[in-house]
Amino acid sequence: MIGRVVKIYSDFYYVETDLGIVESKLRTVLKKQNTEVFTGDYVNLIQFDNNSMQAFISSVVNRNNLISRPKVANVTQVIIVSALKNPTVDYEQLNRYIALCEYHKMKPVLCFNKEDINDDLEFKNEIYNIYAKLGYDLIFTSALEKTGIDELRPILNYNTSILCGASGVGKSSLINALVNSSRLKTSPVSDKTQKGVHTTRHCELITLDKDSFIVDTPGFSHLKFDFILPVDIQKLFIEFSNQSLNCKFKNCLHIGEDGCDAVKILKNMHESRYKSYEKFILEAKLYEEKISKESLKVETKVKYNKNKIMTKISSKKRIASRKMNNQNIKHKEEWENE
Ligand SMILES: Nc1nc2c(ncn2[C@@H]2O[C@H](COP(=O)(O)OP(=O)(O)O)[C@@H](O)[C@H]2O)c(=O)[nH]1
Ligand SMILES: [Mg+2]
Ligand SMILES: [Zn+2]
Repeated sequence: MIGRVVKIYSDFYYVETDLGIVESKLRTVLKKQNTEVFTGDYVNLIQFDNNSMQAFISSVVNRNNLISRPKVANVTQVIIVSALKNPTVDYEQLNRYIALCEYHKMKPVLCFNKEDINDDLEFKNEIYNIYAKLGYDLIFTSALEKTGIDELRPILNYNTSILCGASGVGKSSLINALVNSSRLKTSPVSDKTQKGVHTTRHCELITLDKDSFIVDTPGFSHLKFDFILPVDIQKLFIEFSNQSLNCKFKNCLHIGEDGCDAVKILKNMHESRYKSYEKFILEAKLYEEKISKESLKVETKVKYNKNKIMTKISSKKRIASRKMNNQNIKHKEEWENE
């Protein structure tokens, strides 16, 4: 029998099957092999007892992906939730989530909640103009007044979606609206911080109709781009992949270098998107510097006895060439005025 882990509680794995939820434990063999099983995993069950609805997990089906913090397997799409007010849309954070979705190759859906307390059409238009133009699906909702919920439902069908976004934007409330009950605890936004009190503790796959699962997460806690190289940031911005680039420079960051082919793309980029792009590149640069320092340390150790001076010269050269690269980069305003 095959099923899907929807909840884990200490040693117990709650597996949804055609016959209902089966309370399962890991086979000793799996424990000995240190096999890990996560919420969202598809598993094979043995020794099923239909009186007690208990069984043992004998193996885990290869997973398509595994999200960390919280660990959820086989996620197919990410619903990035923002609020139109209280707290208002944080474009940088939103672009971060979008870029992370691109990195993990998961489809993002942009949900703007609390439309009941912000009817500013201009603001909605701005959001629409930035993101719909890029091809992202977006939806305006009110978990409170249940608007947009029926449009959100079909987006979730046949998917395992995780909801992410800052606390207080209404993720738990949206799930409650979708399942039509108040099974998830929500918390009021505190006036001081404009952020909701953190109430989502464990992660659970919630079954909606038609094979659709949804996960309420406490949000990703690590969002900084300090794990990839600056040249890879452009792959996370759909503006660059939507158009063909013939940039003649190798390893170009496309941030206004003289003669860079991406100038047209950058000029058309919405300011908030461009700012995020620049910001993420800076974060990635710190990472690049860190690893080049580390590799330099290793190099120094290896070559120290043989040729101390060589290593020093090469390290200076590197730093000098990096400085030169930076000098050739113009700011957006400069080349916009040309
Ligand atoms: N006005 C309004 N308030 C909402 C809406 N959705 C959630 N809230 C409120 O925002 C606060 C935080 O909601 P919650 O679902 O806990 O947010 P989470 O931290 O993202 O899970 C609660 O006080 C909710 O009642 C909405 O659509 N409109
Ligand atoms: Mg919550
Ligand atoms: Zn370029």
